[in-house]
Order: sequence, then structure tokens, then C-alpha cells
Amino acid sequence: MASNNIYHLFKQDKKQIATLIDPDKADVISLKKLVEATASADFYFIGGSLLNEDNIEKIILALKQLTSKPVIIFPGNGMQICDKADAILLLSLISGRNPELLIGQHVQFASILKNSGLEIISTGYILIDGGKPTSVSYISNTTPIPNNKPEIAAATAIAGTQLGLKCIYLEAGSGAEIVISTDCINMVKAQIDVPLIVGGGIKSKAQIQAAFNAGADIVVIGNALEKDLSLFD
Ligand code: 1GP
Repeated sequence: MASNNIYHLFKQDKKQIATLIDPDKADVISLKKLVEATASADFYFIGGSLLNEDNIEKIILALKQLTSKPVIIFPGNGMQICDKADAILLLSLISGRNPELLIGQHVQFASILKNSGLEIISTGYILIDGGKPTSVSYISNTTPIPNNKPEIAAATAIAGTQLGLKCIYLEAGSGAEIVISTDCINMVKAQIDVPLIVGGGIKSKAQIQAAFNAGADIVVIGNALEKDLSLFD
């Protein structure tokens, strides 16, 4: 039976940061620099909408040598399941109407995931328009929620928690031009009592703080660290 250890950490009454690693862009040398520069991060998320290299296990193993922080798979699809990580965000793309990403992949990989022993954190994944098409909207073949319609995001989050999902992730998409608005974070947070993860396009400490102040429990930083490792100074 998988544990509940990482989810327990998500539920702490404290603001936390996850560093997102794209295994296609990581190598063992750059990873060392990244981990040193992000020593204050609370979690490492790893995965992506589209992976062209078959190296997620290698990068997870390298990461585990470099840090004792939890390594959590943030999968674009079931092929990214790897039992060397500590947990997986089992994403259901509840803002979309693509059955494959609502339940299809989950069924296909259910037994493999069960046998992996990974801690499973079922997560309602809500894609919000980030101002430009992103890999996640293209690859998932779903329409993001308009960023000026936080009430749709809130209703979607309520439905997700009513279905028993243990986390909500508001996603603007990697490299988004427009981050999730504080209005949206605020409105969603007011409606749920599970951890709220926010990510996509966040590039500054001010944006991280604004997301926290609006109600995000965990902020995810990916792209920005490829350009500027000082965000965690
Ligand atoms: C993307 O939310 C994450 O899935 C992080 O986005 O790479 O833009 O930080 P960035």
C-alpha cells in the first residue's frame, strides 16, 4: 500500500515551492547546478507534456543522489511512471473534455502504477489560458479556461474536489505569457479545502509572493530556472 507521506507534506500550513525539471533538458551536470541553486525548494517535480528522450529514470536517480527532497512525477502521460520517484501527481485534466486525459490513460496504466508502489496524489489539473498556445494545450488537445473567467475555474475545482481529487493544480502552461491571476487563485482557494498548486510562466519573486498571498500553497517554477538560477537566492 502506497504511503501518504508526500501528501502530508503538501498539507502543511506553509507556503512551498516546487522546482520543475524537464528530463529532456536536464543532464547530470546541469542538474547538480540546478539543485545547488534551488536548495531551498521543497519539492522537485519531474515530467513534461512531451518527452523525446527516454531518460526520466536516469534523471530521477541522479536527482536522488543530489537531494533528499521529495521527487514527484508530474506526468504528461503514463509512459512517465517511474518507481524510483517518491510520488506521482495523478493528473486528471478536468478543465478539458479529452477523455484520454480525464480517465483513459489512468485505466491503461492503473495496474502498472499500482505495482510501482509510488505514492499517488490524485490531482485535478486545470488549464487556464496563459496568453499563448502552450505545449500542454496543444498536446492535450483541450481548450484552456479563459483567464478572465475565474468563476469557471472555481466551479471546475469544486467539481474536482467533489469527485475526491486530493489536490488542485492551476496551470497556465510552461512558459505562459500571462500567469494565473490572483483573482483566479483567490476564487479557487476560497472554494476548496485541499492543497492548491499554481504554475506556468512565473519568473520573479514578486510573482511567487503574489501567488502565495492569493492562496497558492505550492508554486511551481520551471522555465525561469533555465534562464536565471538566482530566483531562489
Ligand atoms: C508548467 O506549471 C509548470 O507545467 C511550470 O511552468 O515552466 O513556465 O515555470 P514554467
